[in-house]
Amino acid sequence: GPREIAAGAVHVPGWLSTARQRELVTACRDWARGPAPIRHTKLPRGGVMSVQTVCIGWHWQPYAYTRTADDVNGARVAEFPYWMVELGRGALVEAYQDPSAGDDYTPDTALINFYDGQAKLGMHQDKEERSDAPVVSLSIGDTCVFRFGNTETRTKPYTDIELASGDLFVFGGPSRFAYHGVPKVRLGTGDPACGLAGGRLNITMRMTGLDG
Ligand code: MD3
Ligand code: FE
Repeated sequence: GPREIAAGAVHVPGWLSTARQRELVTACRDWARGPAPIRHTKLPRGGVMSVQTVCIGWHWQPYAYTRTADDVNGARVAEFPYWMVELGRGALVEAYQDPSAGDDYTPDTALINFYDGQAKLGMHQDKEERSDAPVVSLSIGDTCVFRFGNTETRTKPYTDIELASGDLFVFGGPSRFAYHGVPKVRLGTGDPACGLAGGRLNITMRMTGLDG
């Protein structure tokens, strides 16, 4: 069942069935091919992210959302499917144990991150959204160490949590703007039955608060 890690931050281990994980992996493989292919995001100061990312609904390029993948191939990103809106609403109902928790939740973008055994994500805040609606995170494949920090600094205090295949994590309320990162992926820990032979997939749904 759900475990509250901090105010509004809820971990639900093993929420996704293996069948659901396989369906998500298939959908993500499809999005990774296009219209805007998955890539290592280039940062404005010259860095390149070790994580590979593909976006649907809106395209995140550091540090703004656009409809077209201007830093990839200029294509308009794939539509955010309604079945994923419903999945996001169901995630809030489960995490907050409240049948109406998803009623006002209409996510319009997802960032889909793929990690190989070396990939990491440094401590950061997600602040490009013009909404304080929760972020819904789904993990598939190899287990990672997820570092959940505080809203003031990218350093301590933080809590390290393992996120395994099928886990749901919801970040709402005061946790929405906390620093967080992925310092390590434990290569080979995932069950290939989830659809991924190696590496880790993470899907984060958000409400951008943008229109157009
Ligand atoms: C807490 N992704 O895409 S998911 C990201 O596993 C991102 O790929 C990580 O951080 C990953 O921005 C972590 C958990 C997560 C996602 C968004 C959050 C935690 C969050 C936004 C606010 C607070
Ligand atoms: Fe993030």
